[in-house]
Amino acid sequence: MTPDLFEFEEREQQQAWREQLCPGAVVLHGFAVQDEAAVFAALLGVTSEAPFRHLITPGGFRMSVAMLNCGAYGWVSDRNGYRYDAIDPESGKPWPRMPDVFLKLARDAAASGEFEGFEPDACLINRYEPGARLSLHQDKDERGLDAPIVSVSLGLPAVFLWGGLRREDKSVRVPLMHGDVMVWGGPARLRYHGVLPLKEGNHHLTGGYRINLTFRKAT
Ligand code: MD3
Ligand code: FE
Repeated sequence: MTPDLFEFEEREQQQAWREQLCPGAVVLHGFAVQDEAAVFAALLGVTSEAPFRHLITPGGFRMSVAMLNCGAYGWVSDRNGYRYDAIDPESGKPWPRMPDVFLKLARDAAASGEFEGFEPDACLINRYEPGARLSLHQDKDERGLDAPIVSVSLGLPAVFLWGGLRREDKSVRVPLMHGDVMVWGGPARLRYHGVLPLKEGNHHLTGGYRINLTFRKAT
């Protein structure tokens, strides 16, 4: 086997690695790598239309993760609570539209995770800087809890905390790399989860950040 061919096969194998965490939860390692340039270009398009911002929790804390939405609905948090809103409260205008390459990636990943026909109407974009974290929480602000959530990791790696159905349940650590895509649905949909503080680094696409896209059916 020539060294070139060997490297190629290693890469292919990396891209095909599928990790079933539990019923309803699958990690498609490297699934988004092939489209990274198009996805990143689309991300820059969205961020040129509206800025990342640090939302305030209902308890009055500034979130360390900066957020932005695209699509028909966006997740927002303020002193009044959490909600999905068709209007960006910062601009008073609709959120930037969801790029086609985002939509295709989310549909394809959902189908690979055995959720055919996923039609997300919301995409939350999380931007982590070094030290930024997401404490253990459930995603339950969506109306359609039957629909899965598809999440796409880009840029710097992070450690994902994957818990159980109760906050006290023990959580396991799952490393997430650039291009990894997770599909969560069915019995895994309401599991607690979080992200440990991001470590410093440099990535060829995102520089000093980690970006996570989560595709949801909000309504
Ligand atoms: C498991 N984001 O935005 S993505 C979030 O990396 C969120 O930015 C994390 O948790 C991030 O709410 C984790 C993986 C993920 C997303 C949604 C889930 C895991 C999930 C919903 C239910 C169970
Ligand atoms: Fe979440």
